[in-house]
Amino acid sequence: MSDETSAPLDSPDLDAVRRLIRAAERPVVLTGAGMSAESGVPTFRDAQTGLWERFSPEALATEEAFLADPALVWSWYRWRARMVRSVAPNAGHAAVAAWQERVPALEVVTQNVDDLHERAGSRVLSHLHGSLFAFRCAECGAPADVDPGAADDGAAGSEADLEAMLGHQPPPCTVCGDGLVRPGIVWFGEMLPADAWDRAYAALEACDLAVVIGTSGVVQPAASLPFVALGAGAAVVEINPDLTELSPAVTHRLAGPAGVILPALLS
Ligand code: BV8
Repeated sequence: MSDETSAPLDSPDLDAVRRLIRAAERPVVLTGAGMSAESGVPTFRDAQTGLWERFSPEALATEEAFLADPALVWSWYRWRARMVRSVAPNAGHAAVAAWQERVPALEVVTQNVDDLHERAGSRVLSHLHGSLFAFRCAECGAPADVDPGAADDGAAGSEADLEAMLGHQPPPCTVCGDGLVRPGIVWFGEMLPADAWDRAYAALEACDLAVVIGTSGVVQPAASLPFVALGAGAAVVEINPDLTELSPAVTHRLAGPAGVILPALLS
């Protein structure tokens, strides 16, 4: 459901948010899958269509799915890592990194498991849901050094690359020798890493401005973080082309894509 009032780049809301950004001493950016959409990484909402229909996150992003079919889940994550390797940060990632360069107090908290914020130059305070490029033993938890590899030119993210990945078993743990290596990802039904959660919660509780970009605000507990900022008296700005669970509560809403709004907002 799109919001009819897409924010033209000369809207008064944009000016009001520019003033909030200029005045902010402890800003936080909280991002979701929409932040990476313009880089070509499908969002979870998109995941209901096309290739992702066969491999729905809700079905595969669980420990149960991994235990039931380690090769399928392992292949899917390797394919996603290879896809992220093949895309680039977009203008929105670059705008956030430039903002942090100007205002080192800016904290970046992301639900995303890609590394596009880092590749754009941002220092990321917290990856709430882990990373496609972190691996650990499912039994003993020992970190594992795995290179997901890179697809042939142009194949990354393609069905051909996924087919090439399918069926590859996850490697055994070289530390305990008992477990299989799993993605360093927080699956549905799993607790978030306490340190990542604590850092994010503290940042949203202490901020004077939270800019929430590209998230549908559905997945808990990450979706509660903007309300922590609101409860602490901060202004909360939403950047999203669509209305979300958060939209009714925010201070300002800029309806549009991150890769267009953020450069205009932060230039
Ligand atoms: C937990 C890694 C405590 C995986 C992710 C039953 C049992 C157990 C738990 C639950 C349960 N029922 C509910 C829960 C809680 C559950 C949950 O919230 N479920 C939802 C589905 C209701 N949460 C959990 O399980 C969490 N753990 O609760 O632990 C516990 C433990 C045991 C028992 C009970 C409780 C763990 C959640 C973490 C899951 N892992 N990621 C992977 O990547 O494979 S979550 C994953 O989905 C993403 O990381 C992300 O966080 C989330 C998707 O959300 P978004 O990022 O918002 O993406 P989405 O596609 O939804 O939206 C994109 C938005 O961008 C849209 O609004 C779109 O309009 C916009 N957009 C599009 N283009 C652009 C744009 N915006 C700007 N610019 C654009 N160009």
